[in-house]
Amino acid sequence: MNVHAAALAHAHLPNEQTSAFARDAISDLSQHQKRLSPKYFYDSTGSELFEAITRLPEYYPTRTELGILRDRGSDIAAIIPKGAALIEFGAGATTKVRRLLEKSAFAAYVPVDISGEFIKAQADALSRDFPDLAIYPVAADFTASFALPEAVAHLPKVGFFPGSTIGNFEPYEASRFLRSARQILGTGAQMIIGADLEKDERLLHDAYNDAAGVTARFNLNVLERINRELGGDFDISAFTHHAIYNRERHRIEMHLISNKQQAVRMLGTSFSFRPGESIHTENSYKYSIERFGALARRSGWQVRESWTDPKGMFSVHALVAE
Ligand code: AVI
Repeated sequence: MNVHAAALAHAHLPNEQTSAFARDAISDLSQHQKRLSPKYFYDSTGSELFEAITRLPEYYPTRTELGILRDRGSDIAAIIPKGAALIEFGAGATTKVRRLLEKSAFAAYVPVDISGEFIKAQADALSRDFPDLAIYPVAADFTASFALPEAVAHLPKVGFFPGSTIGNFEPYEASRFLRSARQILGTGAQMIIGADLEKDERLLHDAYNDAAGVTARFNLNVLERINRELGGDFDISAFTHHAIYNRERHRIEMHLISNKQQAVRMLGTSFSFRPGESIHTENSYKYSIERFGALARRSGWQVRESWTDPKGMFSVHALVAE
């Protein structure tokens, strides 16, 4: 029995999601460059911390994208066919989708998210404010293939993927996601998608190193989550949040740095850390309009229009499936 199998055999795991977390954590912390997938940031504490990040003065992406959706709302509405179905990949706070629903006459809204409970609550809140909108929540992993509800099969389709979540994918994953979305939505569909842009490094640095330390808590929460859910014994005070801009690779990298020589146990496995050794927890890729267009084209989409805020901090693109 190998290390992973032995560890898992000793673990009493409550459900499938936890065992995927256990498997990934053990495998990723066993690599030469230790890592943890950013998808594990978002338990309820992590989701609340992320909402707090979006309100920080240094974290410009959320409010800048909302500004573009507001200021360019009529331009966006002009290219959306009447009576279309809006399919949102991953359902966050409803603030952004409301900007689209207010301006365009959508017949249906399909929020897709792994958390069935979360999208149910989101759908309930929206149906109070948009009583004529048909809402069909789909509980699915939006990065994999899933079926659209039969009821929207004959409607024109518009995908929506805001927040520059695409920036948290490696370029090959971003391309795979766009291809899969293209297949799900079909030829002639459109996609409204947000992508953060390259900019002054100081602004990027500050957005991921806020003075109040919320991003640090968000990053460290993944270790607390391992302690809570997988019985880990991480000493949180022995790790430090570190976020730097990697200019060659056009990305912010987030790491958790071990402050000392230490060993951490989880699920019967011990992981040793050297002083200064990092766990790489997230990449947040920053695009140029050109590089984003190239990504879209090699993934089966044409760029119909691209909008930015006046300072060129963030971009929103309308793509068309060829
Ligand atoms: C969700 N995602 C687009 C955020 C980002 O900016 O990459 C996650 C985040 N990480 C640290 N701060 C925010």
